[in-house]
Amino acid sequence: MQVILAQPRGFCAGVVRAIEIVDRALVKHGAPVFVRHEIVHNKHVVEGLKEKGARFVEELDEVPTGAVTIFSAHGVSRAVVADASQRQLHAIDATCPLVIKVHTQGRQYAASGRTVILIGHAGHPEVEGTMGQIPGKVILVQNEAEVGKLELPADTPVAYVTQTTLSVDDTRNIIAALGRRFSNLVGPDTRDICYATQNRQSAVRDLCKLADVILVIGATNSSNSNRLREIGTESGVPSYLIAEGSELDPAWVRNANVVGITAGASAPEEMVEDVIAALRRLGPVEVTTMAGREEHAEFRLPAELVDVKTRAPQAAPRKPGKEAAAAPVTANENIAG
Ligand code: 0CM
Ligand code: SF4
Repeated sequence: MQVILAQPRGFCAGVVRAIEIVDRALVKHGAPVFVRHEIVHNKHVVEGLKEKGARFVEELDEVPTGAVTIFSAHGVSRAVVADASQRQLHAIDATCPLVIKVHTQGRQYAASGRTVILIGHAGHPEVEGTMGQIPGKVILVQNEAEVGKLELPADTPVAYVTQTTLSVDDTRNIIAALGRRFSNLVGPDTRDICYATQNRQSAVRDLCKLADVILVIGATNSSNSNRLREIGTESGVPSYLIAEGSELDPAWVRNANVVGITAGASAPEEMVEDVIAALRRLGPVEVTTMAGREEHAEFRLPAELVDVKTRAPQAAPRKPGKEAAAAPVTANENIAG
C-alpha cells in the first residue's frame, strides 16, 4: 500500500500559539490554570495539557475568583471578556490573531452603519465569539438557502464577514447569493478564511487526484477538519474523519492501492503517525509526502508570556518533507510579522 501525506497538513500557527500559551502560563503561574473551552478542538492536545495541570471549563462560573483563565483559539464574545473582568480573573487571550482580525473588521463595518452578516456555522464557538464581538445585531447565514430568507430591503447597506475555517467553495457561493440579494454589499470575499484552512483544502483537493481513499486526521467537532473530509467526498473519493489509528476500519483501505492522509489544523502529527502505524499492521506501507505549499507563519505570544521558557514545548512546528516544493506565502499569513 502506498500512503501519500498531504502538504501542508496539521498544526497551524494559531494552534501552535494557543498550545504554547497554555504551556507557558502553567510554567509562569503554576497549576492549575483554567482554559475556557477546548484550547483547540483535539482531545489529545487537551489531555496532554490536563496532565500538566490545565483545567478545561465551558463557562467562567466554574472558575474560582482571581484564577488564571485562558480563552481558546476560537475567540470569545465581549460578554465573556466582561464576565472575566467582573470575576477578577487573570485572563490570557489565546484567540488566533486571524480570528481577532475578523472581529476588528466586523466592528468597523458596524461602525460605518452597515448591517453585518456573519457567514458561519451556528453553535460553533468562533461564531458565538464573533457575533458577540460586533456591536448591534449580527445576522448569521449558514448557506445559500438562508440568504433567500433574509427579511431586509434589497438596498440595505450590508457587510459580511466569515468564520475562518469554512469551505472556500461554499463560502464563495454564499457571497455570490448575497451579491444577487443586496445592491449595497461589501466584504472581504473569501479572505477571512484563514491561510491554514485554504492551504489544507487546496492540498487535499490535489491529493484526491492520486488517492483511492482519504483519511482526515482530526476531531469531529473541528470545523476545518470536517471541511477537508467533505472535499474528499465531493471529489468522489471515499473519505473518513478519524482522531487516531484505533478508529481506522480495515474495510476502508482493503482495496486501496493509494491511501491519502491529511490532518486538520488542530491535529498533532503524532496522530498521523499513529494512523500510519495502524495501516502498517494491515500490511507493508510505503510513505511519501506530496509536493505542496510551505508555511512559515508564526504568531506573537501575549507580552506577559514572551520571556517564559517551557520545559518541553508540546508543539514544535513540523518540518515539511524534503519532497515539498517552496511556494509563496498567502496574504493573511504575513500578518504574523
Ligand atoms: O474552528 P475549528 O473547529 O476548525 O477549530 P480547531 O480547534 O479544530 O482548529 C483550530 C482553530 C481555530 C480558530
Ligand atoms: Fe488561526 Fe486558521 Fe489556525 Fe484557526 S485554523 S487557529 S484561524 S490559523
